[in-house]
Amino acid sequence: MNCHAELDPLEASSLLSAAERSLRDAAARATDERLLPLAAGAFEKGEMPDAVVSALAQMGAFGASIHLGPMAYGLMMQEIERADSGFRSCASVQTSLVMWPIHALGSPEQKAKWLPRLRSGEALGCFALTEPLSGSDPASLQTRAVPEGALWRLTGHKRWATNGNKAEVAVVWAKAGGDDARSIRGFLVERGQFQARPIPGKMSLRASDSAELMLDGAVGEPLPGATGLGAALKCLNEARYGIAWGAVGAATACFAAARDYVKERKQFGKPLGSFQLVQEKLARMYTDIGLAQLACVQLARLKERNALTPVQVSFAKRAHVAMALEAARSARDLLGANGITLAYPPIRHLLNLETVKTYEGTHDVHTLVLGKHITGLDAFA
Ligand code: TGC
Ligand code: FAD
Repeated sequence: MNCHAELDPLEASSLLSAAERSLRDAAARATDERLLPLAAGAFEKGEMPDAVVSALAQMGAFGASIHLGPMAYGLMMQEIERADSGFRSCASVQTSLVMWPIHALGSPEQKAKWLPRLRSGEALGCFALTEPLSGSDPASLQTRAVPEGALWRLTGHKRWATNGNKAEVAVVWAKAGGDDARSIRGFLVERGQFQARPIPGKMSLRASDSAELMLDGAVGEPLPGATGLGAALKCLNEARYGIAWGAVGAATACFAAARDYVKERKQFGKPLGSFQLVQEKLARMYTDIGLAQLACVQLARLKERNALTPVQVSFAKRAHVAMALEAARSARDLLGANGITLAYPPIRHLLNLETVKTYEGTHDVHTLVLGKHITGLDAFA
């Protein structure tokens, strides 16, 4: 079931142009035909299949926000995450955290060298901000960049870089000169300059490539516009926007699985779907998804006018991921024992969404961003 065909309670689709609907329908078909069949197997195996990367590239997902605009990017992320949050993560990182900084903050040479290869999927990229001792507080990162003639040499340890084991290029954030957030700069570091190793034992986002990166005098090339922590946070705004859309896709997949199941499954001589408590759960999911779909369209329209604020992005990332987690939990519950198996999508989405709640700013970090906006008082200061 694609997001819009059967589940669009408030007719969010009617707010899209014919071209936007057609792009979304194409993304939905590609998801149904090429991504969904791979999702449970990739999760079980704990690997991102190469076929997913080719499918994402051929859908036009890599760089969609740059080439096609915010609405197209959001609609694609929503469809892709209907299959798996790990697949959407691959596209988010490639587009918002690698292509976007090169496009917006890179030199003409860097753009010419990397953007075509990243768009076609010939090369994957990763984004390395987080470190073992620096997560929610990226200003505390310890990776250092030191000039050496015309080169910069980077030394440090990065953790949780999505796409990192296969990446041809890493966008690495390091301190150059001082120890404060203003000394942070973004660098392109090519494969061969860093060592990557997979993070074992993940019980969430298993179909995503998560890496530790070791940099030991790695040669890096500065992105000229990537100065200060604010530059890294600008990249995160791009990715968080896509996550706000993607989470709605995961919620939709969970709703559809639960609705179909309770119409068939009988207990006490009747379909589960006839019981009031079951209907209440479905009604809640249906309402929450309908509201989030409308919010996504509004986010895109604001972004098209360059009017979307970081606070609005925090609002939507926080609210939509929490909504999707709640929907996944309810759907898992409605499927009873069958709901804990990979034969049905809710448990996979539920486990994945635990990561989505944590990365790109945890739920509580975004709570505090909203708290600062509302009160004028900075909890992080
Ligand atoms: P603070 O002093 O508030 O800000 C430092 C500078 O940055 C500016 N700024 C922003 N600029 C653009 N967009 C935003 N959202 C911004 N937030 C802040 C700010 O104006 C300031 O600029 P300037 O010129 O005055 O220096 O920074 P802080 O140290 O107090 O921290 C604030 C906080 C906690 C909200 C921020 O650091 C934060 O967002 N922490 C969460 C870290 C995070 O999200 N990490 C994500 C790593 S990447 C990832 O997870 C990829 S997942 C893979 C996938 O997407 O699939
Ligand atoms: P911590 O910051 O240690 O937080 C732990 C807990 O403390 C959380 O509940 C948090 O909300 C809470 N907390 C922290 N500070 C406060 C506070 N001030 N007030 C109240 N509560 C607080 N990073 C990258 O750079 N690139 C990637 O591609 C990437 N991909 C990822 C993929 C996966 C699968 C995962 C799991 C993570 C990924 N990350 C990536 C890292 C991610 O961004 C961090 O995990 C996230 O920013 C949180 O940092 P942390 O895990 O160190 O948690």
